[in-house]
Amino acid sequence: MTTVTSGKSMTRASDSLDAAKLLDMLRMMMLIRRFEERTAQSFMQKQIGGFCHIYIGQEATAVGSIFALNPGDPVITAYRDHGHALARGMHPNHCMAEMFGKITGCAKGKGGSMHMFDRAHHMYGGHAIVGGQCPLGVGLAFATMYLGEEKVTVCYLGDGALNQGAFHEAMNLAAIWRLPIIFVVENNSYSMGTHIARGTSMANDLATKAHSYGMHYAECDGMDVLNTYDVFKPLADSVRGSTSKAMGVKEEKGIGPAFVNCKTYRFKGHSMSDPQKYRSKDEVAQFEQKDPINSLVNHLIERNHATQEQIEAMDERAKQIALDAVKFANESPFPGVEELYTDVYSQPFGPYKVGELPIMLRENP
Ligand SMILES: Cc1ncc(C[n+]2csc(CCOP(=O)(O)OP(=O)(O)O)c2C)c(N)n1
Ligand SMILES: [Mg+2]
Repeated sequence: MTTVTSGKSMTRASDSLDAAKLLDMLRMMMLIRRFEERTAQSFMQKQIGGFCHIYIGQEATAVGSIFALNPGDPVITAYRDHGHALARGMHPNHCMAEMFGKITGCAKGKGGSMHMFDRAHHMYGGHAIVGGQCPLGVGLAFATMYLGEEKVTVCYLGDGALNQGAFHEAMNLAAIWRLPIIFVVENNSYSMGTHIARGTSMANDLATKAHSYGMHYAECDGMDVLNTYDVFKPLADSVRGSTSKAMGVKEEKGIGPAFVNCKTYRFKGHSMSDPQKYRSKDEVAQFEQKDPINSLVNHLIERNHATQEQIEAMDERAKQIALDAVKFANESPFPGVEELYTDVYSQPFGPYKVGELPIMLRENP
C-alpha cells in the first residue's frame, strides 16, 4: 500500500460532475470567502474575541475534499475551521454567532472560532491543540469500524502538526488497525511564522511519512478544487468501510488508512494578529494568482456552464448571506450565567453529589 496518486489520471472523477454540482462548489467557496471577510471585519470591530484564524486562500481544500464525501462521513479538523464547518453544512448564522459568543452559536457561544462543532452534519470540531484532533479522528474512525458502518473519517491537520507526537501515534494506530481514515495535511507551508522547510524533516517528500506506516499516499493541488476532488473521490471510496482482521473480521475490506498532502496557501496572516514578517509580499501575490475561486470561475465560463452575470449574482448572494450571518449574530443574546454549568460534564455537577459540591458551585457558600 505504498502507492502515490495525484488525481492527474486519464479519467478524472470531476469529469462526471454536472454543471449544477460545479456551481455548488463555486457557491460554497464564494460563501467561505465572503464569510471570512466579514469574520475578519467583525474581529477588527471587537465583536469577536479570542483567537481567530481566517481560511481565505484554502477554500478549495475543504470544498474539494468534502464534496467527495458522503453526508455521514465524519470530519474533524484543527482551529482554522470555519471553512470546513460551512462546507459540511453548518448554517452560516450559527457559525458566526459562535464566534460572537452568542447562545445561538453551534456550541452556545462557549467554543468560539476554534471550536466549530456540528454533530448533525458530522463535523466533530475545531481543535486548538496542534495535532490534538488526530487521535480523536482515529477514535471516530474506530467507532465506525466497530459499529460496522460504511464510512470514512477525514482528519485535517496543518503542516505544523506533522511533528507532533499525537500525529504519529494516530498514524500508527490507524495503520495497525487498518482504520477507515484519511489524514489530510493542509500544507500551506507555514506554522505561524515557521516555514515547513525549517521545522519538518523530509518536507519535500512527505510520502515517506505515509510509507513509513505502510499507508497509501496521495497529493493534490489544494488551490485547485477539481484536482482536490479528483484525488479525494476515488480515495475516499476506497478507504470507506475499511475493516481489519485485528477486529475479528474474516475478510478485510477497503485499502485501510491514507495520507494526503494537499498543497495550499493562506492569503491572510496566521491569525488576526500577525504582522507577517516571515514572508514577502511577492510570495503572497504569486499565490494570489492561483486564487482557487478565480480558477473555477474561468473553468465554468470557458465551458459555458455559467455567464459572468450569473457568477456576479452568486457572489452578491454570498455577500448577503455573510452579512445576514453578522446581523443574526449581533442580534442574538449572550448565554445566561446558568450556562456556565451546562455541557461541562454529562452529569450537570460532574462527579459530585449535591450537598458535596465544591464551594464555588454552592448557591450559598
Ligand atoms: C501543542 C501546541 N503547540 C503549540 C501551539 C501554538 N500554535 C497555535 S497554531 C500553531 C501553528 C500550527 O500551524 P499549522 O499546523 O501549519 O496550521 P495552520 O495555522 O497553517 O493552519 C502553533 C504552533 C498549539 N496550539 N498547540
Ligand atoms: Mg500550516
